[in-house]
Amino acid sequence: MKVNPNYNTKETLLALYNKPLLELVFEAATIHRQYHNPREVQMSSLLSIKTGGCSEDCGYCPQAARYNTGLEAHKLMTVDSVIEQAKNAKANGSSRLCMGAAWREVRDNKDFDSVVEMVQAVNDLDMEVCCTLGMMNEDQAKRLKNAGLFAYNHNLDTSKDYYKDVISTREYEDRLQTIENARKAGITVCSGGIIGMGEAIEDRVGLLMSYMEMETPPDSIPINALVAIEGTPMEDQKPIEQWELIRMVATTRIAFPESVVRLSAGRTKMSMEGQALCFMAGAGSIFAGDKLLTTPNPEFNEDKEMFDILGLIPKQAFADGEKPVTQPDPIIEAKKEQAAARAKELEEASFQPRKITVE
Ligand code: SAM
Ligand code: DTB
Ligand code: SF4
Repeated sequence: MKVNPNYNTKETLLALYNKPLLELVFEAATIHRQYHNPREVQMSSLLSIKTGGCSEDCGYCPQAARYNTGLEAHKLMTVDSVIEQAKNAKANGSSRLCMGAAWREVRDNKDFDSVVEMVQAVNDLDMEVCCTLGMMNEDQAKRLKNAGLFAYNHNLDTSKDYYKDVISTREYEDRLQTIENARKAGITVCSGGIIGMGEAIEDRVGLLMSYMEMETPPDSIPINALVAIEGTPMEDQKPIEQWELIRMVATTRIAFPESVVRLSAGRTKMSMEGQALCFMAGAGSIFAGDKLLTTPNPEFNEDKEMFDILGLIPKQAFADGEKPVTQPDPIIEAKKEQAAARAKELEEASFQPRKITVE
C-alpha cells in the first residue's frame, strides 16, 4: 500500500482538502481510475454480534453502557444465527461480513472461542470476514488469522489531538498498537474515522496524517459521518453537510491511492447525487443492508436501484487479496475432543447391561 508523496505533510493535505470542490473531485476521480476499476463497489454488511453494555466512554457511541441511549443490550449471538445472517447478506450481494462486538478489548474466554468459530464458518461461505472487537493482542490476532479472518476494523476516529475530547478510557497509542498487531498477524487493516463530532478541519487532516505516518497505511479506510445519538455527549452535534463527506472521501482517495475508501455511516442523510459524487471521487465500498451496527442504513433494494442507475457493480470477494485458509483452532479442537470423549463415556455408561437379581 503506498501513499501519495505529493500530499504527505499537514500543509499539503490541508490545502488539498480545501481545494474548490469540483477540482478536488476531479483530481480524486483521476487518481481513482489509475488504481481501481471505477465501476466496482464492494458491498460489506455489518452484523452486531454483541450489542451494548460497553465499558468505554466513546462520546459518539450508542453502545457505551454509561450513556442512556435506550439501546437494548444483547449477549453474544450464536454461531448458527451468524451463519444465517451471513447467508442473507451474501444472497443480497455482499461479499464481506463485518462482525462487531461492543467490547473494550478481546478476552481469552468462551465468547472469543465462539467468535473464532464464526470467523471459520463465514470464511467457509466464501465471504471476506472482518471483525471489529476492540483492542486485541498479537496472539489473539494470530488466532483470528488462523481461523480465516481477512480484515480487522479498528478506527482511529479522529486526530491524536482531538481524541482526548472524544474518549478518555483509552489512548490513541492503544489503537495504533492493535492495528500493528493485526498487521503483524497478516490480517488486512481497515481503519478510518468519523467527521461531524465538532472537530476542526485540521483534525480531519490530522486523522489522515496518522495514517500517512504508518509504515503501511490501512488497506481500507472507512469515512463515517457522525450518527448523533440521543443520550450520548454528542447528541446535539449539528449534522454535517454532505459536501463535507464528499470532500473527506476525495481527500482520502488522493492521499492513499491504493487503499479502498469506504463511504460508511451517514448515507441515509445523503441524496443519491451526493453519493454519486462520492463514488466519482473514489469511494470503492459501502456498508450494505438496512442496519449498520445499531442504527439504520439504506435497504438492500434502494442500493440495488442506485447501483443500476449509476452503472455500479458489486465487487467480488477476494478481488484484492487471496482467501485466507481456515486452519484448525487448537483450543476449539481440544474442546471438541473433550466433548466427544464425554459423549462416548455417557454412551458406554448407558449401554452397561443392568444386573438383574432373581430372588
Ligand atoms: N468496540 C469496538 C471498537 O470500538 O473498536 C468495535 C465496535 S465500534 C461501534 C466500531 C466503530 O463504529 C467505532 O470505532 C466508530 O468509528 C464507529 N461508530 C460508533 N458509533 C458511531 C456513530 N454514532 N456514528 C458514526 N460512527 C460510529
Ligand atoms: C466503521 O467505520 N463504521 C461501522 C464499522 N466501521 C464497524 C460502524 C458504524 C456504526 C454507526 C453507529 C451504529 O450503527 O451503531
Ligand atoms: Fe462503542 Fe466500541 Fe467505544 Fe465500546 S469501544 S463504546 S462499542 S465505540
